[in-house]
Amino acid sequence: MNSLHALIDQARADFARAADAAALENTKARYLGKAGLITAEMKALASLAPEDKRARGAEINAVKQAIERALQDRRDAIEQAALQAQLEAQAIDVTLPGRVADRGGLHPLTRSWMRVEQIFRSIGFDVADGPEIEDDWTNFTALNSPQNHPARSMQDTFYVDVDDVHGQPLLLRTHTSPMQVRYARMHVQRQAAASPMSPIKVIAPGRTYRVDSDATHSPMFHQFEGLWIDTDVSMADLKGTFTGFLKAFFERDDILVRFRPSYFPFTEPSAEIDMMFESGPLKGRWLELAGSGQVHPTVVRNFGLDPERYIGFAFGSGIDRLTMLRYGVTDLRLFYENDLRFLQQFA
Ligand code: 2U9
Repeated sequence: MNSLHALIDQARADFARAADAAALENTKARYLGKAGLITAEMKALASLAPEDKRARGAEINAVKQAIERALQDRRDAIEQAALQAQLEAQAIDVTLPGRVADRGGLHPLTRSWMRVEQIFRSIGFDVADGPEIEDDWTNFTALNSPQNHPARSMQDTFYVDVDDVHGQPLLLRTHTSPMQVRYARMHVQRQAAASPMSPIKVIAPGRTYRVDSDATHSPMFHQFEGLWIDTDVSMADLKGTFTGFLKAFFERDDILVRFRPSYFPFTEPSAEIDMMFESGPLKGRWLELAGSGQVHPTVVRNFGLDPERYIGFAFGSGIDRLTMLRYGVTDLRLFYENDLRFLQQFA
């Protein structure tokens, strides 16, 4: 009888030694398996006298149940220990500093581009956008650029090496003026019945391309051009418009503007626009900023308008150069190298 009860403690001790679930199930067989000690006790019942069988049977059952409980307890303990180990292995230290996503910012050229659009919209200009791959007629011929003009040479312009579309070469636009040609021709078509037609007032900002590369020239650069055509627009309007733009762009009033005679195929007369700050580090220096002029009668005619009736002005300026002046950047290439130490200063 004593030896039967002793089995409980013995089983507990054996179960406790089993380090994992597999070892525990092996140990279980020693007590509860087909050849186990409890099973052997059950078999031995058969040889007992009938009056002893009942008591002995109940006793074996009690011991068997106690061993099964001990087994289950040990199973639970092993499972708990495994879970605890897993939790500890996968522990997350919530006190560690998080990984912060870097904040992006607008590129300085994009900032200027947006400023230019906003300023001209505020004085009633529309903003036009269009293809960077242009055809020869829209980029050159419509703008009165002669066939033998150096800008048309392979050394100055990137030609696109594909089959031409309407029997003329394709090229990366050398200025945004072709966009204004498209805009003006569309405007005139839509206004066919109106007399006089409503004025054309548009700026075209965008990427332009030339075969040129040094500290102040990039093969791809940004410019914006303006065009204002009506029945009574003068060079005085041009000077007022552009001076107002410069004061808004640089956010200061102490700016002098002068016009110098120049030449462009698409304007006549033509003028360079220079600007001078009256204070600050650039004080007293004339800075070349833009080209401009009264739109050439041939260009007006190419819009589908009568140059005897419609007149206007155009101007063009580099967004890159304006941005260099605004932020005091001295090397144009910084805008295109994507060095974060440079770009983050504008974020
Ligand atoms: C149309 C007709 C005429 C736009 C103009 C300039 C003078 C000019 C340059 C300045 C520096 C380009 O960025 S830059 O290299 N531009 O000098 N642009 S008049 O004249 C036009 C535009 C559109 C239909």
